[in-house]
Amino acid sequence: MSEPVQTPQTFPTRIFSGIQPSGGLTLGNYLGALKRFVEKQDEGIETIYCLVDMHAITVWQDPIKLRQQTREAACGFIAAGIDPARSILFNQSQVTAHAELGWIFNCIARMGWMSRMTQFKDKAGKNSENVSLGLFAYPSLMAADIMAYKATHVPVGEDQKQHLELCRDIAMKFNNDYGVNFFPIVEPVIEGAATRVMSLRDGTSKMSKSDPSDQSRINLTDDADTIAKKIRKAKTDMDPLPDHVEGLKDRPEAKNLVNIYAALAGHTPAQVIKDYAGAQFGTFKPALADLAVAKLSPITTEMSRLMQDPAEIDRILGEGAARADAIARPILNDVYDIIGMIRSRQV
Ligand code: AQP
Repeated sequence: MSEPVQTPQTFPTRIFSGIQPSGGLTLGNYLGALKRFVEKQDEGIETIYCLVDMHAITVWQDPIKLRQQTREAACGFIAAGIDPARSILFNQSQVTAHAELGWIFNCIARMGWMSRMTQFKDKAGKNSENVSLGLFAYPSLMAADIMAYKATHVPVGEDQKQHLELCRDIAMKFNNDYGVNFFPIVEPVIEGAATRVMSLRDGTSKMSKSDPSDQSRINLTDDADTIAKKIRKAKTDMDPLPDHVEGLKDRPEAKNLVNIYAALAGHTPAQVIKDYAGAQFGTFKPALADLAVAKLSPITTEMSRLMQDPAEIDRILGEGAARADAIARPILNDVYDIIGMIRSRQV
């Protein structure tokens, strides 16, 4: 693939990231992404956050549920600490630059690159002839989401690393093909103790909103009782916790619960192991449940309060979309000029 033509340092720091409203937000979305989004905002960096509804429809979504899930996710963002005055918060379909640049990037990305995307292979499974073309093209639209703002940094969970590498390749190829230094080469920001939260039922598969088993995940809308029950019932092995983190190797379920504890407490897994060395799950799980309830309940409560006023949520998303569009449209116009499109329509 092509060589970089410049470093991200030539572009001002700007954070972009998104979450699909393809179901309710999970603890995985929270620890891998949303919690980081809030930290970046609070560091005073320019932050743009998007509910990527166009990505969500790469698999069938009931229209009524999609609208509801988008509002619910917006409430989740705000309840977790995203301030729509300090961050730009909007839903993707309200800013058409994403889809327009997505098409251009479809013409830059190579079939071979796309075919190597493991998330497509995982999601399509044996059914790859029957899934939507959109699911295959998803990472190219994701690259457009980021590049429509010339974002330099993208906080994500571990599972999105490969898609961000593809975004870098697309940006480099665009710059090289057109002989410009136009798009930054984005840096993934994959931080914290829980960059890949695993299912509570199977420590080898990712916690996911679309897992058919609700017991596999903690939803940000779960009440305290449900959270505690799910943690109590989480799959584990029979051994006590080890006295060093290396002892978690080959114990995926135990490792997952320790990582979740660490991320919620703001500690490292090593600190957690120090405190709970030799503890049985009968001791550790209730402690984890208490911690999870203490951290998540305020978010859940605030989410349900915000959900009482859907018109206000729509207003916030609309205002965010107007601010996002004001950044993305001039960038897209420059792209059209670079690639040789006539833009003579009077507006
Ligand atoms: N289990 C996870 N651990 C850590 N981070 C996670 N993320 C998702 N699951 C975990 C991060 O959340 C952000 C938004 O992800 P997404 O909803 O856009 O897509 P996804 O990664 O495909 O998430 P799901 O829950 O698995 O959705 P479905 O089931 O609809 O496919 C990303 O930064 C992601 O890394």
